[in-house]
Amino acid sequence: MKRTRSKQLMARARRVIPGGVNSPVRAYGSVGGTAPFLAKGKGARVWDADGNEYVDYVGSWGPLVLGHAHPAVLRAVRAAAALGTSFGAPTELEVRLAEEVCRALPSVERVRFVSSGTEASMSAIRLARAATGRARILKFDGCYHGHVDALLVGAGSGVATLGIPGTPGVPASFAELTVQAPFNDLAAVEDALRRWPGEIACILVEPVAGNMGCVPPEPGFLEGLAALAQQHGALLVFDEVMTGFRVAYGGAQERYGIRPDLTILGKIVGGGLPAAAYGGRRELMEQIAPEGPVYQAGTLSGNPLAMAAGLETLRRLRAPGVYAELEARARTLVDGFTGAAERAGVELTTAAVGGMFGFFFHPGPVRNFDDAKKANGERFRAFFHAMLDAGVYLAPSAFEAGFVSLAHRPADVAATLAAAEKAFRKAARAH
Ligand code: KE4
Repeated sequence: MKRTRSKQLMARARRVIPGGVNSPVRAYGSVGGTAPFLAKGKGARVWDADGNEYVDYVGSWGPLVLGHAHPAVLRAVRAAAALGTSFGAPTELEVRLAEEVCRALPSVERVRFVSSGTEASMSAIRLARAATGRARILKFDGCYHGHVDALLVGAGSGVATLGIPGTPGVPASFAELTVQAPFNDLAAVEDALRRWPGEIACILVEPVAGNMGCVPPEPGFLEGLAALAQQHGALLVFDEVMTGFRVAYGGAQERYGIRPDLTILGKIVGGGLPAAAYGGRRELMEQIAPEGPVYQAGTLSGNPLAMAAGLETLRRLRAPGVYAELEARARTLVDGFTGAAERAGVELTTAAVGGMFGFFFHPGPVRNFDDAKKANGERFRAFFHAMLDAGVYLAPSAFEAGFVSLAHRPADVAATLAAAEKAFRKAARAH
């Protein structure tokens, strides 16, 4: 597959944008090669600047659960834009979307819109610290909640450890207020809560981990977190930026029957436009300015175009059977990968939860980030490029999740599995 135009565009981009991209993972650093510059999306497909067509399983990293350029979403955005693109004032659209979010997630009694998942995470942490009067936060190795200083911390391994700066620019004093524990490890969480009694403001978790690959919670893990948080006076914060409206209409909290104190949303809630949110119990959210003293603000928060796209997207996700359909497509895909990998003699572990999925070149089980890091990177890279050249657009990192949409038809999945048959054989030859 020729990508001459993408190569030319990347050379131009690097002269004016760091790494030529506006978000690091897009640069293909972990898989190598030239990232296709995308020019068009429609339904389950995208086209790059050279006109190459791909079945898309990134979907803008999750938001496009209806597929690209859904006619109803475009109509809603056009109608909103014709009335003005931004006001910096209250509008009816944001009230309507806020009402729908509170209806979808009963634990969310009040919600505040912001413009990115990072902003939502940062605000939720600030609120948790203010509400509890505590400074430390507990997160999980391999879980990502946006580029918030306090959350860009190095991973410990095996036990709960104090964070160390995960990137230049984060002072050690910020990082050491973050306690890290392995995902799916309740004992480590209990140990941390005992080691820093009365100091941990919140337990922050991706209820289905999607930033170490796709790693589901083990039975009892989320319930255990809720119990430990309650017992130790910490807030339970679900980062549902990826799982919200992805694994169930009410997110992972509906799927697993957990009522977190605070929830972070993003991606699907904005229907593919910049919008995210945080919300939760009334007595917590009432502490947010201007009702309360905890400051948080944003010029484009509640942007009418994003509200319109979010409303139209959620409206279509309320149709009966949507999540069974999404999970069936994801399951067909990963079960097909499993069969093809077996035939190629390649060890593979897969996961599918609602409309998100993942696969590891690893015999399994993959319970946490340490396990995920043991997967065979060479085989992933060989598989990734074989699929890309066969017209299948996967996340360019072994530590990302994949996404199906309502626009993925059986023919798209069948084409993907046909490509996978050869791609796994190529992966088998990689070391
Ligand atoms: P944003 O600030 O990128 O809108 O959201 C941050 C975020 C928060 N929480 C979770 C669970 C997330 O997955 C994300 C962002 N996800 C990544 C991909 N895994 C976005 C892609 C990128 O960084 O370019």
